[in-house]
Order: sequence, then structure tokens, then C-alpha cells
Amino acid sequence: MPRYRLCLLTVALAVSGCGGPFPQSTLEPRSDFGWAIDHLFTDIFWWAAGVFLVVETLLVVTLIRFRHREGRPAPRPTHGHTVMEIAWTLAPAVILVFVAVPTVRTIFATAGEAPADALKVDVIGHQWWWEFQYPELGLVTANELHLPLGRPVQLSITSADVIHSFWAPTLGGKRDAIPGRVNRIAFRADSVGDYSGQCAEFCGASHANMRLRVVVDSDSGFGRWATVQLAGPAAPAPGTLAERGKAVFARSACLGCHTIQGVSPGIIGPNLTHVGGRTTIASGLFPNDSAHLASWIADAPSLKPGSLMTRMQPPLTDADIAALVAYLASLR
Ligand code: HEC
Ligand SMILES: [Cu+2]
Repeated sequence: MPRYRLCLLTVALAVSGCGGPFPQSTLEPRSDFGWAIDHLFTDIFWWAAGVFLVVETLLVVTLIRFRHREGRPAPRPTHGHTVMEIAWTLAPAVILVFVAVPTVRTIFATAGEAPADALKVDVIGHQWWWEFQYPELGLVTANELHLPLGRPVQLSITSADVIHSFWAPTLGGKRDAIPGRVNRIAFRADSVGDYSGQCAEFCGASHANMRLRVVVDSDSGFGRWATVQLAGPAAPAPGTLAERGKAVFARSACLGCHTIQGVSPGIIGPNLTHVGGRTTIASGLFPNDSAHLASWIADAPSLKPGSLMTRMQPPLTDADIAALVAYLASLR
């Protein structure tokens, strides 16, 4: 292949990475925290670009002007030029001040402090899923964090087992989830949307599968969501598959690990009271449809390596699984 074609191909491949969409880009901020980071980044980028330009220009000029030519004596080096020495000490110092002041200001602005009326959410990392508790509202959910638009929120982040890190890139920076410790992050989302995030601290076999979603609702949308969450689960109509599923749930190991409000008290796995209302299962890994629910219930570790939802022993029959799926899907 001629060299120029190879060049073109390389450029095309590199540029194809610029197409998007970018669901987890810090460069598309959707909160005050995100914008603070974005502004700081842009600021420092231009300082760095200026330094690059000056240094490279001097370098190129020097290379051309002082390069070796036949019959010309070697250029005379400069020693002890006080003005120049002061200039190249002062210039970087001044630039560093212009970088340091906004950096420190941003660090303080994003330290996790929130106004008193902020919505408080406790975030608990588990291997390999996220639990979200809203102490003021008295509700608990998993993997899909609903937040109201434009209202300050404060997340208090901790872990039930090993160290994880909560990261929803468009909304804010990473915060470690450390057992026995609480780290805070605060922000105010500025656009309605469904944002993806990811555990950002290696935490075992399914670390890469420990995703999350943050759903920013309009004010009334958030209110509606909270009202639905606070209501108990709908009782399945008599004689339906879902009703059989409820019975299977109640006589299987499920209830030892999962809470369904008014049905079972388990606390090992995600709260399933309104699992049918979530768009994904297994911490954002699969769409919440009957096919994925069925294969998840049959054998979770084969879908998510290491999953602490072990295979049911003795295995459930296909009929039991179909009934469970109908029941879980009805829990909206
Ligand atoms: C040994 C404890 C345990 C048992 C028993 C168990 N689960 Fe789970 N379950 C978990 C854990 C832990 C998770 C989270 C796994 C993950 O995402 O990595 C989970 C996740 C789930 C999810 C996905 C929830 C979500 O929001 O993503 C569903 C649905 C579910 N289990 C249903 C069931 C059903 C139905 C049964 C009974 C047949 C059952 N589980 C039995 C521990 C258990
Ligand atoms: Cu992790």
C-alpha cells in the first residue's frame, strides 16, 4: 500500500473515534459541578497551549537560525544574563499562579458542601451494584438514581464491602466509596436526561460490569416517581402468572436476599419492591425485559462473572422462572 494511503487510513481511524455519542464524557457537563471542572479544564488547556506555542516557536527558530553551516563559526553561548534569568523564572511562576488559583477555588467549590435544602441521598456500593437510600423520603432503590432537575443534591457515599468509586462523569467527579467512611459529593443537575456512570475503583471480578444510571427528572416527574416508589408493590391479580410467581418467590431462596416491601426482608441484594419500573437490571448491564430477567434468574453468574446472586439450588424449573419474571415485571 502506498505510504499516503496508509497515512489517510491512520488518520481516518483516529478521527473515527471522535464521532460520538459519548455517554460518559466529562466534556459534556450537565451540572454546576460538571461545568466547574469543564471551565477549569478549558482555562488550563489554553495556558498549556500558549506555553507550547512559545516553547516550540523558540525551538524551531533556534534550530533554523543556529544550525551548522560550512565555514561559519559556532554561535557564541550566553552566560549569566540576569534579565533573561529573571524573566524565565518569573514567567512560569506567574503562569503557575494563574493555574493554581482557579484549581484551588474549584477544589473547594466541589468539596461536597450543599445548601440546607439539598436533597440527601445515601449511596452504598456493593459488589457489584449500587444501593440508593433517600432518608428524608424513606425510600430505597438500586442502580438507577433518580434526581430532580435544578435542585441541589448531596450524595453521601460509602460501601458495604470493598472500596468502590461512584462516578457519573457528566454530573460530577469521582468519589471513593470506602467501608466505614462517608465521602460526599454535591451538585445541581441542569438538564433532564438519563446519564450513565460506572464504578471507578477496581473492586473484583465484575468491577467493569458495575454500572449505574442517573435519571434527572423534571420536578413533577421526580415527585411522581417518588410517590410510586413509596407505595407498596401492587398485589398480583388472582389466578395470573404473576400471582404464581409471587408464590414461587416466597418459597425460594430469593426472599433471603431481596427485600420486597411487605413480602420479604432480605438485604444481600437490591431492593426489588419496584424492580419492574427500572429500565435496566444488574447495575445497568442488561435491559429490563423478560428474556434478560429469565436468564438472570436462571444463572446470574453466567451473565455477570462472580455475581453474588448464586445459581439457585435446586435449579428452578422453566415454569417457575416464567412465573417469577411475570411477578417481577408487575412490580412497577
Ligand atoms: C444469595 C443471595 C441472593 C439470592 C438467593 C437471590 N438473589 Fe437476586 N440478587 C442478589 C444480588 C447480590 C444481586 C445483585 C447482583 C449484581 O448486580 O451483581 C441480585 C440481583 C437480582 C436482580 C436484579 C436487580 C436489579 O435491580 O438489577 C433480580 C431481578 C433478582 N436478583 C432476582 C432474584 C430472584 C427472582 C431470586 C430467587 C429466584 C433471587 N434474586 C435470589 C442476591 C441474591
Ligand atoms: Cu469497582
